[in-house]
Parts: sequence; C-alpha cells; structure tokens
Amino acid sequence: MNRHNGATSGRRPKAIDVAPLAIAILSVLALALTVQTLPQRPADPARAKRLEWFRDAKYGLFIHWGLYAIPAGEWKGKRSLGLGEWIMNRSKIPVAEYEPLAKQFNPVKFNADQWVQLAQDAGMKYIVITSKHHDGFAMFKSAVSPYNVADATPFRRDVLKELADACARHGMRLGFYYSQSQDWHEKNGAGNTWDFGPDQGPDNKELKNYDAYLRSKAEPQVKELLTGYGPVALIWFDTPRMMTPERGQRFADIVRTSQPNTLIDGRLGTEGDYRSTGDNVIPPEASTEAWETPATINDTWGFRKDDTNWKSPGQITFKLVDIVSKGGNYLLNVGPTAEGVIPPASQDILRTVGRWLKANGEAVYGAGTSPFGEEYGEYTARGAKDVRGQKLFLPQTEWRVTSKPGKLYFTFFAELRAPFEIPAMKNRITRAYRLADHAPVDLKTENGKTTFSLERPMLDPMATVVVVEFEGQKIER
Ligand code: FHN
Repeated sequence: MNRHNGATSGRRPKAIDVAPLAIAILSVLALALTVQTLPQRPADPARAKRLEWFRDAKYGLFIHWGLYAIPAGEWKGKRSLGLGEWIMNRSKIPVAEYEPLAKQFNPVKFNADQWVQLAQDAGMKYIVITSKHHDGFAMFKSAVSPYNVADATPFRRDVLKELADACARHGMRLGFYYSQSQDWHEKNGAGNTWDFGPDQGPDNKELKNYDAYLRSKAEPQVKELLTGYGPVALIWFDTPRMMTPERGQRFADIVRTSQPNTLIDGRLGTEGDYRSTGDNVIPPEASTEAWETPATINDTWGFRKDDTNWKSPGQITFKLVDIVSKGGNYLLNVGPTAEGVIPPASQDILRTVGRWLKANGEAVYGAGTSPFGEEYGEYTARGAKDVRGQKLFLPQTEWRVTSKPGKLYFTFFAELRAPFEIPAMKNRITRAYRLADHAPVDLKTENGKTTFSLERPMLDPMATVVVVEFEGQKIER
C-alpha cells in the first residue's frame, strides 16, 4: 500500500460504481453547502460549552454496522451496486425478504473492547455507531420494536450496550447514528417506495402517516438510546426527509431533556449543535463554526466484500490536517463484516495514521485554524463550476498549518522543491523545530522574508511537522 501522500496523485479507478449513490447524495444536498458560505450563528454559551470536547477532539471513528453486512453488496448472486448499507433500497428487496437476514446475524467475532482499542490506537477521540440505519433494524435491545439485534437474531446480545460499556472502560466518548426519517422496514417511515409506495405526491402532499412512525418508533427509540447507555456524546441524525421544524424540534427536545450535554449533528432538519458537510466533502476554506466531515475509508459505509479501494494513510493524514486547519472534525468510517470484524486493511490504515498522531498529535488535537489561507488553493479564474454547481476550487496540497497560542504547526506532505517561505506576519519569529523529534530547523531571514529548508529525505515522507514559535499569542498580519 502506498504510504505516501496521495492527495496530489491520481486515485486508482473505483472498485465499485459510485454513480448510483445519487439518491443518497441528493438527500443531503441541502446540507452539502460548504460551511463557510453559511451565516455565523448568534453566540450561545450553552452550546459553546457542550461543544468544547468536540472542538478539541478533531478525529472520530464512524461505524456503519447492520444486517446489510450479510449480503455485503450481493443479492441473490447478483452484484448490487452502490453503498453497502443501501442494498435493500438498490435491489428493491421487500421487507418480507430482508427481515429474515436477522435470523442469520451472528457476529461471533464481535469484541467491543477490541473496537475501542482500535479507535484509541488510531488516535481517535470519539466513536459514532449506527444504532438504526435506513433499513430500520436496531442494533440495540429495544422495547419499541422487536426488529432489533437482541430480540430478532441468534446473537441475542445488545451490541450498543457492550460498546457503551467498553467505551466507559477505555474513557472513549460514544455517539449514536440514528436514521430518524428513513425507515424502510416501516410502512409509515420514509423511503420504502417498493413495498409501501411513494412518501409524497407530486404536490409534496405526504401519502404516509409519517408522524405515526415518528411517534411510535423513531422518537421513543431515540429516547431509549439516551436513557439506557450512559452518557451519549452525540446523536448523529441523517437524511432529514420531510423533517419540518416542528418534527425536528420534537427530537431536539428529547435529546435536551434526556441528556443536556449530548450534541446534535447537522442533519436533524432543524439546527443542530454543529454543521455536517456532505459526505466526503471538505470545504475549501476555514470557518469558526464547529463542523464535521463524515467520510469513507473506501467507497462504502456498510461493508461490501468487493470494495477494497482504501484511502492510503497518507491521504487520510492529509485530510485530517486539512480539516483541522479549517476548524473542522474528521469522522472516518469503517464497515465491519457480518462476523463482527473490522476489515484488517482498514485497521492497518487507521493504526498507521495513529502512529503518526502519536508523534505529531500536538499539531492536531485542540489546534486552531490556519491564520493564512493561501495554502488551500484558489478558485479558478475561468469561471468553471464544480459538480455541485459551485465555483470550481483548485486545491493546493503541499502544506497545511494549524495553530496554538504562540505556535504554528506547518505540516508538509511532500518534499520541498525550494526553501519554504513563511507567509508574511507582523509577529517576531523566535525559533523552529521538527515536532516529531524536536530537531532544530534553521531559519534564514533576508529582506524581511523568513525561510527554512527541510532535510532530504524528509523525516516522515507521509507528513513532517515543523513548529514555528512566535512572539504574542495570535498571528498579526
Ligand atoms: O444515506 C446515508 C448513507 O448510507 C450514510 O449513512 C451516510 C453517512 O454520512 N449518510 C447518508 C447519505 O448522506
């Protein structure tokens, strides 16, 4: 596997056809606005307090796990294209045929402590797991619906309880993904058009008793999650179809009254605590708002046996530092198998990035944004548009910078072709050194410009961090 930064190199051809992901993409398009285009929100001290840990954490493990790991991208001997967890929808599998998968779900290799240990080795500070995805199957014991891991499978264990207990043992924060709108198992849930017909008519009139589903399943299940599993770091709602402000508020009220410190992500349908970008979308510029990019480690969220299009540790390290330099969090996904195993390839990748973070984490955890911005690249002057119809941004990927009071952390993802010129600032620079081994870096100042060079070969060709210390707390330009 290529350990080097792949951010500048061309990606390998996709192992799966991603075009059919359009349905999923469209459902969050409204949310896929780049964060910096959104207006600043009014100050809210309670929210700022709730967000403190999240702003410092920067890096989390997303886990998509459910019955869809059994077909793993193949139904009745035929490859089902698209995201692994969307197989029921993509192959239009009737509830009567999908539901019996529960009888086969017996992930005997599931070991919650090992998963939490992996997240820790990876340098991740929180875990978010699917408690119920769009297929409607709950990965926890629910009194609300027997369609759950403890009551409908031979496994009979409450996966979320085991994970919550392991997280408590390891001091890891745990949050729950919950698909509030789409529930393909329920006749009144959104999304299952093949068994139950369309959700809405041409005039947008709702054709299902959607509130009946919300009140009888989604709302009480969210309440169960917030009352039976200890402190919940966040609830990760998704694809807010037909989520009016009033409906969204009902969920927000359940969260706030059950656990006031639990964060709400940006996909509830009403304002959450932080903003979620579109899947795998990293905005081109920094924002002071709290935000998070959910991202795949290959091209699917739920396990597909044919998807081995792994991102390299270098690519992931670049994305992490890029996101942190812009003020966001990186929520990186793995899709465990039906046996309960996180694919070894994803484990290796995560651990490699984790080793880098062990030596360089100071540049990431609790770090602030870049005081510059020119390193991100620029909008094309030719007026071209990107696939979302927005002005095309041409990214630069050589270096990123994060900050703490009195310090800048320059991370280089490729060997320098020329001495590096520190962008102009009024502060006096006092010294520079490599973060991983504290070796001094010589600074040269001529004509008001300060430069330094990096020894070749680079200390770490994946990413080398140089700390530049300056007088004062913040950069003045
Ligand atoms: O449809 C889902 C998809 O399956 C996956 O859960 C992602 C994760 O961000 N969210 C939706 C698509 O945006």
